[in-house]
Amino acid sequence: MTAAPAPALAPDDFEEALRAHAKHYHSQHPFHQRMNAGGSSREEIRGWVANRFYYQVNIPRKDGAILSSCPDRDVRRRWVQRVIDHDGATEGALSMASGSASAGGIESWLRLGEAVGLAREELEDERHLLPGVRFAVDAYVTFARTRPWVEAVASSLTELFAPDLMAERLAAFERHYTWIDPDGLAYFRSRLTQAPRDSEHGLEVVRAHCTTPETQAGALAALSFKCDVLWSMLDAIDRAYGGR
Ligand code: AHQ
Repeated sequence: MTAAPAPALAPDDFEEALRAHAKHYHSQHPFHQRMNAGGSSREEIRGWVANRFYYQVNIPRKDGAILSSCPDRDVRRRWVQRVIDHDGATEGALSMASGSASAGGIESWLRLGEAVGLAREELEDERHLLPGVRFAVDAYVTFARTRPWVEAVASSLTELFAPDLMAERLAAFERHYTWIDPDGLAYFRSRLTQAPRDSEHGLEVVRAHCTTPETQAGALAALSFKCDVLWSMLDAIDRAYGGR
């Protein structure tokens, strides 16, 4: 007698299961714990900024993959803002970003690089890029290109946990890393509003589309995969720069 398949979770229980992934979020990683406690060396900060740049420049490509596979115009017209937030807005394009943020998050990250002592071309030519970071980021983009679009949306829900980390990071940088020009931290300030806006939309989409045991399991596996992407990036960065 085979057991009947477990029924789908009610939407609020499903959301609770998604949010339970907070305990696997990279805010818990020793590298971030040390950074936020003020224990990172300049070398560690520079290595982290240079390697995270590869993640940042691949976010619009990941979101472009979701846009190309999503059949829902209402989802796409909101999702496209993520690409604009990172690539920046041309003069003619509408952008919710304001001030320096309209130059886009990739530009802000290049300015963060300059603030920690890295020339723009050092980030753009990938001279500091670690194999483990490249492989983790490439796995994330490939995931978005090959998995069902709703699973790719679910993988972005690590941003449910990002605002607390951004606030903690900003406070840590302003308190412990005064050698970094505070103007270089504009990117993290922009995420304080962009991340909650984005994760609210992502959660709305995942709750609406994941109503069967199979689609809910797929979304939970996608979020777990993304936690591993972020965690393994820091494993590589910590091994290369930790304690230097
Ligand atoms: O700067 C980050 C960013 O633009 C994004 C996009 C989003 C996604 O679509 O996966 N995730 C994400 C994240 C950003 N910053 C990370 C950090 O720690 O600075 C957090 C990360 C995330 O939570 O996924």
